Amino acid sequence: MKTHLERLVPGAALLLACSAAHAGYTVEKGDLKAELGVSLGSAALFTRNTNFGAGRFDVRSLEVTDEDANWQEYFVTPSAKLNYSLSPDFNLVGAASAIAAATRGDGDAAGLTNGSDDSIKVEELYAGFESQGWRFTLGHQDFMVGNGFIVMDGNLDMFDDAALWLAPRHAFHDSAVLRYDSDAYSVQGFSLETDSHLGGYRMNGANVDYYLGERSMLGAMALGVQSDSNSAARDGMRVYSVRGLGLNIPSLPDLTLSGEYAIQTGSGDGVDYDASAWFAEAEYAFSAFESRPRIGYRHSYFSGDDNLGDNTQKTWDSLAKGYIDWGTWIVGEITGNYLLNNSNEVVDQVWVKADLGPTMGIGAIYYDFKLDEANLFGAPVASKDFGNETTLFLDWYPNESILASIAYSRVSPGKAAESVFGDKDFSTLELYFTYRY
Ligand SMILES: [Ca+2]
Ligand SMILES: [Ca+2]
Ligand SMILES: [Ca+2]
Repeated sequence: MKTHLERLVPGAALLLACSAAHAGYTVEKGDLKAELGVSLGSAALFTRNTNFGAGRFDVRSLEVTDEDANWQEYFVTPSAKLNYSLSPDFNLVGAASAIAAATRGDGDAAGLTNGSDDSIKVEELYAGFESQGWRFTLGHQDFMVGNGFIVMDGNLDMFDDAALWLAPRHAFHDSAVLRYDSDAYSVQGFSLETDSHLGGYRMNGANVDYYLGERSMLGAMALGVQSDSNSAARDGMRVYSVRGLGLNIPSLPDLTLSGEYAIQTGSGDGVDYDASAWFAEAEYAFSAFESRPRIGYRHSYFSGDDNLGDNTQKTWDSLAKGYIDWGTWIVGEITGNYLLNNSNEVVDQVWVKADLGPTMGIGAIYYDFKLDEANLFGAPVASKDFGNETTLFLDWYPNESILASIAYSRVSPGKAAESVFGDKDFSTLELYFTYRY
């Protein structure tokens, strides 16, 4: 789930962090520049009363195993980025990386990986050029829109991919991205394909970002979905969104506001799409204190469908949502990783965060989860109350290379979750460490 992006607030800084990867070992020879890097990650995870006591359900073996799931995840990502200067204002660019990942132990609590899953696969592999603000790249590559509400993670890390929770894979397949960047704005046109685990669909679209400040931006996106898959109706869907991230009011510089509003419309083979999702959040930082305490509130809405039997799909499809920080957009460490997926969901969350010196951060997040419509996994339920979750976390970042975290989360089921799963509190302890060179 986790990357070094998480320490950056939404906005321009995040986009820069995404495109300008951490420089590892740099080699320069004439007009050729190469950056070689490696990232390592590991996690130990422990869940209790998995699925509220119903036990871990393995989606491949269809077995229900223990109520406690203890597992470990690992990955190694070697990477190389190349830049060859043909003239002062025309560069050829390219990158290649591979991910070796493994899951050991009981397998993850969602039952999407087990203790014998491991693999080595190509992650990024692209080539293109840069010239006078323009950049065109073709191949397997990372791409994100805004703070990852809809477009960021093109690869669901499941089955033999392994490492579901660490989730090191996010590149889109067979993609093309054309972008123009200036100081004031950025425009991107894209054609991106997700991996088969996410549905193997293609998104063709465009996004524009307008920068109001270093970490403050407005944006708008339109995309169309092409899909051959019969497992989920997506073909013909069109998605439109507008957003503002990291907005400040001049008289209240300690207050930061963000929000996005999106719709899914259009029609496919025998289906009309009519879904929406949005969020609005406010965070206030007490900047007079050295520990910079922050309090925040976010309301997130992902539509559900009041009639699952008709030809109108009103359930929001979370598409290629990403992960940038605790709760964004894995909403709830337990609920977001193992139970719900930003669909038919209404979430109120509040948080308190603070710095413990320059290399440590601490926080608590409370979430209240409701269903938008009274159905769960395609079946009616008597209540819309899904549950509430609390996460306590401690992040340690002693230097540019190391990020380590420890987190404890606990979800109490509401009536809707009780009717499908069980009535016990579902908890998890997460230990996480990454190093990148
Ligand atoms: Ca995958
Ligand atoms: Ca992923
Ligand atoms: Ca419907």
